[in-house]
Amino acid sequence: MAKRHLITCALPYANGPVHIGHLAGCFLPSDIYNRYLRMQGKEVLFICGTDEHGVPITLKAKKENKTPQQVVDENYSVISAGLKNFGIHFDTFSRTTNTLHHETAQAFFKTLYDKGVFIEEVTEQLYDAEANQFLADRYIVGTCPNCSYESAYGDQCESCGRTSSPQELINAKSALTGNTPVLKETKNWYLPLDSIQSEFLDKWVASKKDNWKSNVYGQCNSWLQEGLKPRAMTRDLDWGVNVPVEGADGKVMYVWFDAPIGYITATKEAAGEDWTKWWKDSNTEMTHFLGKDNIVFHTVIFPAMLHAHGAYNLPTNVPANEFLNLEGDKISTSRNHAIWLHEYLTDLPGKTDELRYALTSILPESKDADFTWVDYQARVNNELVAILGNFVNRVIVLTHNYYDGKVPSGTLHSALPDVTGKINDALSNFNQRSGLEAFMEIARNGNKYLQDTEPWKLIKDEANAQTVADCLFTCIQIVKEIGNYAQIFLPVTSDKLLNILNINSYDDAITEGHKINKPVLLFEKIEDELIKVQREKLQKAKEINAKSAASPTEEKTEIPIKPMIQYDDFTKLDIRVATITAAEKIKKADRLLHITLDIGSETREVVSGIAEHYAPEDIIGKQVTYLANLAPRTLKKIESTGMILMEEDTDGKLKFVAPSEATAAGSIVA
Ligand code: B3M
Ligand code: ZN
Repeated sequence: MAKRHLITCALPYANGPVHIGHLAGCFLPSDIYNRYLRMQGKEVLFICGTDEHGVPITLKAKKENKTPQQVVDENYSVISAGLKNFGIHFDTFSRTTNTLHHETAQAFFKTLYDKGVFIEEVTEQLYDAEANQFLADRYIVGTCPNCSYESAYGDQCESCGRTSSPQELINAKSALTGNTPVLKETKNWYLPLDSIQSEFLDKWVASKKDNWKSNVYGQCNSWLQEGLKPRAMTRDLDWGVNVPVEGADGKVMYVWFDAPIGYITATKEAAGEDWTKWWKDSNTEMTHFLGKDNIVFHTVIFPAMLHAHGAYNLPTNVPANEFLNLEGDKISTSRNHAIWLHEYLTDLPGKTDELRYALTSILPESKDADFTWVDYQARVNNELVAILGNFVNRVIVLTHNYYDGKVPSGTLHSALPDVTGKINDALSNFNQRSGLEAFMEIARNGNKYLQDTEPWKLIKDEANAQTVADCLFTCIQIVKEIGNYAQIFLPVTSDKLLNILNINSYDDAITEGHKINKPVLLFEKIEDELIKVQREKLQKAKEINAKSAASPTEEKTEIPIKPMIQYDDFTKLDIRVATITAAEKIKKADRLLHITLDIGSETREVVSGIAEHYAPEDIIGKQVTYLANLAPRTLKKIESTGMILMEEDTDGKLKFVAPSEATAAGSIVA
């Protein structure tokens, strides 16, 4: 019995629109596979949706003064419209905020809970008493223990890149209220990945060695080699799917627990009652498409969940792609180094097949790839225009010139290479770049055949009439074959060709006397000017970014003005003018200086994160403003008391806040 195919495409995270990296990572590959299988007459369900829970969405909402629901609503519209415009049509494009999804995820969780799969564990987590909320790592801001950057997040310092835990931050504050968080006990539910590994995952993954792409198998295997640990599947957060068990009030599921269950939800939405055949029948093959950063979730965590649940199929294949870079640089949403689908559609209207083509040609199937505008231009001009478009145009024009647009009576030239096998072979093995090359061979071969036969010369002699007719009859069949396979790669072009050939479907035969339509332009040449404009746009984004990176003010605006304090609170601060009497670098701490201060009544030692802004010898004798009664803390084994106050300019340079005239050390600032 023929297999049926459930194809999933990783759910884009609804905290922003999608860019070409998403297209190349999973949307295009899954779409091509979907189109290919359908062309084979296979029974296919192709699903996706937006992933709408998780902390980044709540942060974005807070920053933009919106509700999380508003944020995901807006992004859902932009994302789904963009994908539709690129010809990516899912049977359902669902959302994880849908009620059906919450019900589905809760039922899944409850099954694991009832089966006793979870480990319950009470741990101490940082808590903001004023906001009455446990703090996710991203909600905690403090000084990086490594580089002293003062706006480091609980999970990562954006200045030095070090990942850490919120407990390691110095002077950690809640990003919600600016308060110092306290530790508070909380219970969470953990998936025992360690025992699922030994009982199931090791064997299951090993059985995939020969089938999965080596980049996928390799990454998955290295996770397993490291040994999995239990992972919390619940979070103390108010945005997500509520955890449906006793004692879990105020908790939601970990976003990576509910998101893949979104595939099940989407299937239910698409197939109704019939959904179970896609998840429970062993005759269904499930293929997950995704980018490399999602591999572990689809090869380890979700399979572990499915296995623990017991009622569902596991994926047959997970043909993840590597990353797509842009003009030699990593695509970055926060730095706006990206080509956004919705912007491309406005900047280059009517050119969706061109982008599909350029991206499919360089898909990062086995290693990272780089998209450049110059390469895009070359592929469009030298391949789509010069080969495919040119061939089709010549055939259609000649048919109109010689036969008034009616297909001549002729026989098919049989010596043309058949690339069907090549295309099938490539596409069934997820070698989509090769599949596209094989597709282009049809046009290349056609072009060559037309060029070699030269009907425009033969036509001059009546004796050649049949050869000319055979040639054009053959070429029209080649155009049809191009149109047929274009259904997989270039859907807009495929529709145009259907129109030109004046047929309803590529199953229709084109025989003698059939009238074809006038040619329409398939692709137009991309001018240098257009490429220039696009490159400048990226360059501009880089410059803007360089400025704001130098002054991470944007990061800081995420931290709202702290709550009002009373005058009494202010008077608790003892701020003085101090004079720097000695300064030296601290070993193995690029950003720190060890500074000695004269504060009038005594000498103080301070560790300050200004080494990148001032050389020690240049600051001796300088007068600074100093918070004198900040309790000491130890940095790099030096006890640092108080704090030198710094001002940060728009270029990110730190400057001392100094009295306007020399004054006595110890003078009070109030
Ligand atoms: N939302 C993709 C990402 O944003 C993630 C995929 C979920 S698939 C279940 O990294
Ligand atoms: Zn740091």
